[in-house]
Amino acid sequence: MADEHAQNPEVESEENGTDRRDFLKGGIALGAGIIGTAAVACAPEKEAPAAKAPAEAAAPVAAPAKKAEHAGPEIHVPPGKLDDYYGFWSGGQSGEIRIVGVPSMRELKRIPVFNRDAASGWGGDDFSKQLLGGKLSGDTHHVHLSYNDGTYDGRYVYVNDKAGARLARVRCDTMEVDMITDIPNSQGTHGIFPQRHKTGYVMCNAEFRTPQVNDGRDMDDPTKYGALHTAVDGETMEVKWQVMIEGNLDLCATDYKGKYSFATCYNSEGGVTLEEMMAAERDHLYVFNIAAIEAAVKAGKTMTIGDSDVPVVDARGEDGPYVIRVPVPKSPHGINIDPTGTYGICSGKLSPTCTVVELDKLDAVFAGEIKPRDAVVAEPEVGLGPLHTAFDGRGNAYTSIFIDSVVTKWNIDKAIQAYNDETIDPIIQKIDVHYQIGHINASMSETKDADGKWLVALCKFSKDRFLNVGPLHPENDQLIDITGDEMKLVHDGPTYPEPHDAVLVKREMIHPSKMMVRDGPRFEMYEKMAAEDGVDLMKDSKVIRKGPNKVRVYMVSVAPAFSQSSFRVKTGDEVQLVITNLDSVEDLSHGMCVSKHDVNFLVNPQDTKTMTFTAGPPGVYWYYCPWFCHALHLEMRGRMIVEA
Ligand code: CUK
Ligand code: CUA
Repeated sequence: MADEHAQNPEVESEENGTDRRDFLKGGIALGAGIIGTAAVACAPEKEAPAAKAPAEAAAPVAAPAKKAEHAGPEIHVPPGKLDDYYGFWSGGQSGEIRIVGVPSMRELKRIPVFNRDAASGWGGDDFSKQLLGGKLSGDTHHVHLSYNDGTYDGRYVYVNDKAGARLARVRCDTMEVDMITDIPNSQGTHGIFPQRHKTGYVMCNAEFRTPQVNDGRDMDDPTKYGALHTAVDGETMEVKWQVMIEGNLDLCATDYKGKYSFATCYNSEGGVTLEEMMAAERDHLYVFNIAAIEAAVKAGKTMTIGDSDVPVVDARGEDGPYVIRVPVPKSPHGINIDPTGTYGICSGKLSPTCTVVELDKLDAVFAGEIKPRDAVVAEPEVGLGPLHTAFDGRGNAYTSIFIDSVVTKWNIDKAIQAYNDETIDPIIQKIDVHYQIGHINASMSETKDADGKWLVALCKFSKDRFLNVGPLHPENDQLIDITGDEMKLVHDGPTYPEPHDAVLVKREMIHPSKMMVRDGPRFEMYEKMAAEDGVDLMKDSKVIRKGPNKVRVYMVSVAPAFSQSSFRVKTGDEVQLVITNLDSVEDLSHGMCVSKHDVNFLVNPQDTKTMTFTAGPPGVYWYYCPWFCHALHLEMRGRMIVEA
């Protein structure tokens, strides 16, 4: 039996499908048992889709009339041909961003952000070390690009670090991080979203409530905890203002007009244990009124918290001019705005529903003319454990359903009609994904240009889908063709854990440079250093003693040689290497590796990099170029002579 399984995973999938697909339902039921009333929200028998056998649930709910087989777009990208989309993936615990070509799903690049990357030297070279402030881990969840007029402007990628409460920015010409901002008064910086009408604020949510100020006071009084919704300037990366809220803030979104930002809130109870966090039947969607908050900041109706001098608007408690709370079923997760900017869709997580909020009604809510809940225009049942929603630009929504391991395609207009007419079924199709899907996104889905071609399903568990590689399995990023009436699963993509979110951007919108672009904070740092030493980075080769135990070594490289075949330092010297790659040939990267000194960094064409280390015991240490660059690449080396 076991042998047969090993040889024929297909058979195993068929046989054991039920167990594997459903194991989490048991887990949830167990959890619900502990917390009593929570069982109501996710009791399987209450949910029609879950009550069905998996095979049945997998079939389209509204079985479409038989029609000609939809051919679908080509997923195979032949050798030498290019993908249509840049996919920007967050790397989760790996702390990085990845660029994936779509539809081939080929991983094209990893951009180190909050991690130490041995290949490029990120986290070890002087600039990145300064940016990271000694931290070498992070937890990237959400990647979003800068916008103009509702679509991507191709300039920046922003990504959060949940672990360290930071926001990083990657510039799209060099595909490198140029700035990292610490978010004050926050822990668990989770949902982020840039404004979409122009490159304005990047809104950042604090998921964890903490004492404000968090300096040892109020630790045992969670009623005094708060969480901050933070506006970071997307151009300067400065923190502009914060809004203090009583509940925690999970996912984030912005509208298309620059009027509102949104945050889902689970744990409106303000609990600190699981039981406390799940006590109430309703949580809410916070809606922030940006103009009102800006006016308060301008008028000085703000406070500061602790050491931070960022103005904070206190919006705890009741609805008011700064924030309103739209009640939604308990523990919502994703909030996604449809490409027309008309609806905000809040995924239920513990409720099998998505709550559709009509954004144009929010003005009336803020004006006190209608109640917050009156802005809700639909609440379709989509399956057990809805997390995030993507769009095809044709009026359909695609919601990732974690517990059921499906993607549910549903129609927004029909869901609105169904809100008052139970005979209408807005569900178009459910497709199995493998397994336990988290985020989902469609091509250009977060813009007004959503084009309905590809859907990426980021599955948290891959189980039997790939060769067994030990206890840690790859994640499974699946590609789904959404051009037709029915979704079609076309590709399984194993990835190193753990992509959380991804956005798919038309390739015409991104214009990376083939040579290093010598500007920005990194080059300002180098130019300042060079000016101080009277050195031209693009040609000079010098060893400068900066103090009794400090040496700076300037070198340039042209394949296959460094400009110095040796340099001398003393044991214990702090040595700073400054290497410039003068080659201006596409793809001709060099690097610098110093034997037995833990020094290894990449220097791209027309780039400069610096790294600082302490010279070891007396002796000869070869330094060499670790990047294969030339027929004489192995000869591209020299001696660091360390004297006593
Ligand atoms: S969260 Cu991971 S599945 Cu951090 Cu965007 Cu929803
Ligand atoms: Cu330069 Cu290898």
